[in-house]
Amino acid sequence: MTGPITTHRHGSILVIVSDNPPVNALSAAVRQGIESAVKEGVVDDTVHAMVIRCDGRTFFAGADITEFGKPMAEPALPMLVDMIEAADKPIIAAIHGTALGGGCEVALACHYRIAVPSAKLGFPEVRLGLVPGAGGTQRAPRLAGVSLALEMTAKGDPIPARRALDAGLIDQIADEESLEADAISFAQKVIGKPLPRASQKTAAADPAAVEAFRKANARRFRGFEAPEANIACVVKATEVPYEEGVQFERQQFMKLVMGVQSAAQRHIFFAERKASKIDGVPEDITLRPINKVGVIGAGTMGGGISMNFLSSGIPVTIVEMAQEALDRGAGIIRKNYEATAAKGRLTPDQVEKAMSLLTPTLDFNALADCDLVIEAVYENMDVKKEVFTRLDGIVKPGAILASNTSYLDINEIAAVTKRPQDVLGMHFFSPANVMKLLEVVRGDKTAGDVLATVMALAKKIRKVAVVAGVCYGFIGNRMLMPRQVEAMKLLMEGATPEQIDRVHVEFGMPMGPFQMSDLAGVDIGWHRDPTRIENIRDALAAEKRWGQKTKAGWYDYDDKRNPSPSPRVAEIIDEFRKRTGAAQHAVTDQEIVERTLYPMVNEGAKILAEGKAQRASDIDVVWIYGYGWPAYRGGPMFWADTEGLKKIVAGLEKHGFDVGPLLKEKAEKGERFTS
Ligand code: T1G
Repeated sequence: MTGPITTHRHGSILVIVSDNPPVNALSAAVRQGIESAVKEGVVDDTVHAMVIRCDGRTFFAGADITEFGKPMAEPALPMLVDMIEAADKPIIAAIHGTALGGGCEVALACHYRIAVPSAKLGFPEVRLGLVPGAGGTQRAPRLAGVSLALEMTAKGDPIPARRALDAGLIDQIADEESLEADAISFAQKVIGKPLPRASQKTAAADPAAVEAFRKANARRFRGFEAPEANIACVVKATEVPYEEGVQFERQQFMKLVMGVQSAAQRHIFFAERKASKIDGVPEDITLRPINKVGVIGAGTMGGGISMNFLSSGIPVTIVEMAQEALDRGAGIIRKNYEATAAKGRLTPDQVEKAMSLLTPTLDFNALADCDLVIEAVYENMDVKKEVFTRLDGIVKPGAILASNTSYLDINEIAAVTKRPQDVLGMHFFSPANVMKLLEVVRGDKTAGDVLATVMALAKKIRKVAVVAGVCYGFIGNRMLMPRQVEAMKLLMEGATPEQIDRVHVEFGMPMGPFQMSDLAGVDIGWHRDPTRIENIRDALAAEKRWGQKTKAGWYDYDDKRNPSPSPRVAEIIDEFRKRTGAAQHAVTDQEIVERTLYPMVNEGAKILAEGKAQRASDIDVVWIYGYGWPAYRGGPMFWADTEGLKKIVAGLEKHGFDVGPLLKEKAEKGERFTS
């Protein structure tokens, strides 16, 4: 046999091995190889059982996503899994790594499954806007019940091997070091026994569990089509025989795979992986070792940033100016860990382990032997320059010096040091221990190995990192500004904060510009002079309407932080409309989309044209992981392509925006930003 599938014999056991790096995706060649190997085993009388396993880092991690949208080569996966299950000799799946999607479906079609303890099984298709398309929604509930099947398919979270064993999804835990041998001895034990076939089992209906599941996840599933389709498939499994159930599943799969949402989510899947590639830096460049990290500033950002490293086992020295601030900062870190432990997501030992890696100090010199120092002090250029001047004099050569600035010029900061090649931006998003996005800001002199080291480190601390060039606000905040500016103008012309926020929430954002301002703090960046009222925001701030924290901002808030429209804010807006004589008109929802979202696309195109983002898909990753842009819309640049660039240019011109040349050119040529 040639290609990714090979076979070898162990007595009467035929071992079928896949070796299709990097993740044994079930490409056409893999499917064809498995099909002929199983057929060979079935017709060979000397074969009494078969084992399917994979070489490399993982069992089949699913269908080959790059084949979607193209003509499907035979055998299609549904036919292959049914053929495996129909075999009249026991077939054992030997699982390591992550048996995901189609890979999990192959395993569930086998008569038996064994897995090493570190293995995971899952159906992440919903994250691609899909349902499992090869019987997964029909076999999983028959083997493990409706509740677990709902969790695995509609939420997409993989489960560990031990839980799969307890749930009846697998039959045995194998030894990490002897998976094949364990599978062969398992096979020898089941030869001649009646073959269990998942599709022939029944799945007990559980309408109460289904309703409870829908209710518990309503917020998480909002706007997505695939979760409800997964639920419908699992429910179908409790109502009809397997053959009918897989037809229903197939219909759902075909409808979704042709849809915009799945195209958007598949775009993000590959965009996230592409983002880690750095233009002009070889993938095999030698990285600098990062074994000790320093953080300057124990405030909200400094504390959150430190937790990322502590949680990944990297010691952190955190520096503050005053003991009280230091104690408060370290205290908040411990409180956050204990809160996570209280929810059962960490053990007390893990809390103590993380805290044992933290060294709070007032001594700046303690940073001397750090491999990476991240500055998270007050957002002021002079303060930043003073800190970097001190760092330059103290920290060992070869260390990386990073600023967590959200806007400021990294080149200007780097220029105060004698080592600008070792300086870059690491822009975390608040709360920094939760938000997945990290904008890695590449200065003009930042060395390739410094950039590559930080991008690799980001993966280690479970961040999704995107390279941004130096410009005001980098990628995300720079695109946010035109949205905020237009939102304020729309207020003056007749819209209300509630209307503008509703349009954004209906679009799929977690919140609108004004709810966001209330969460972050209306007083952020305010000049703090209550007598100086130059705009609506000044007026709110002067009245201590600083947002949720003062229970009043653009909205009024009750004790549970539920927002309600504020008559006082309506009054203030009215006063400013009169004071400025702004022309009023009935603002439509479509106008709000055209004037708040289209300018973001325009700004994104300018960022791309200036080379401040490596690729359009990076911009999409920034907005998905940093600003809650709905994944089923694929990010601003992908969305622009689906909306139609001509339509966006027309909308921008209608409202008098200066359309960037790249956007105009692509619209004229009928091109797209994303592939
Ligand atoms: N198809 C094609 N390429 C894939 C792939 C896949 N399923 N999974 C990963 N890759 C590529 C990826 O683009 C990257 O490429 C490289 O492999 C390493 O990936 C019918 C319809 C397995 C947990 O959704 O979640 O089955 O960037 O960087 O961090 O029901 O990859 O190097 O060029 O992510 O170690 C369902 C998707 C498919 C799983 C490993 N399966 N993969 O994570 O490596 S739909 C999935 C992952 C399906 C059936 C349905 C992760 C991973 P490059 P990586 P990693």
